[in-house]
Amino acid sequence: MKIKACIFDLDGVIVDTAKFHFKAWKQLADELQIPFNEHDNEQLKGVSRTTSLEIILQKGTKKYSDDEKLLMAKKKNECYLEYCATIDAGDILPGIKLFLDELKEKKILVGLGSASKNALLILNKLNLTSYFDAIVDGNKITEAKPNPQVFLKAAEELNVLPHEAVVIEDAEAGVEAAVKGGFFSIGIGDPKILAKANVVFSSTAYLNLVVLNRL
Ligand code: B16
Ligand code: MG
Repeated sequence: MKIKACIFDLDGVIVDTAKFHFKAWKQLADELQIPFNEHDNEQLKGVSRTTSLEIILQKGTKKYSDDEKLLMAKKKNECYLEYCATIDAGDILPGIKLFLDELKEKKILVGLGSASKNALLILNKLNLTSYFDAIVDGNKITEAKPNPQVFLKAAEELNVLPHEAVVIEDAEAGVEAAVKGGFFSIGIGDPKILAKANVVFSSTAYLNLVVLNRL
């Protein structure tokens, strides 16, 4: 295929902030005495903050008002941002920086398709913002993954069609969104969880132009 653009997910693809999301949600779940482990956390990857909270609360028995939920989401985000305070360019996942350099050199467009409302802040901390020709994050979308809106909007901003772009994702919901949107999807992680992806790599270290050109 002739690839005109690469659209990256953020958490779990560019940087391992997924572990901070987990720690922050775990802290909240513990306070609410709701059982929550890394296996449960898979369901939260790629989905919005509010949906993540609903998924956790469904595991408990108590009902909460909208105001209480708003406060919980705020608290989780503050906790998440405290964990993120220490991240810098050294936290970029293996091979990503080199791959971005290759894409730029070959004039392949680079986009971001992230559910996170903190995406720009994180990209700035990693010194990666200037690589992106389009940034679509949680502030720009109304429908969360597995809805393809975030990737379709990124493709639109890049002025490419879905079949001309590749989406790189670590979450089941994200891969589903990419497939629904008509993109070629590269999964990063466990092939059993990311079974719907066109191809799955165990690590971002395997991403490079040679591999991309073979797709
Ligand atoms: P925030 P991605 C997603 O980012 C995360 O995977 C997901 O766990 C998180 O709930 C969501 O962003 C919202 O993040 O609370 O920072 O707005 O993987 O789509 O880059
Ligand atoms: Mg992700």
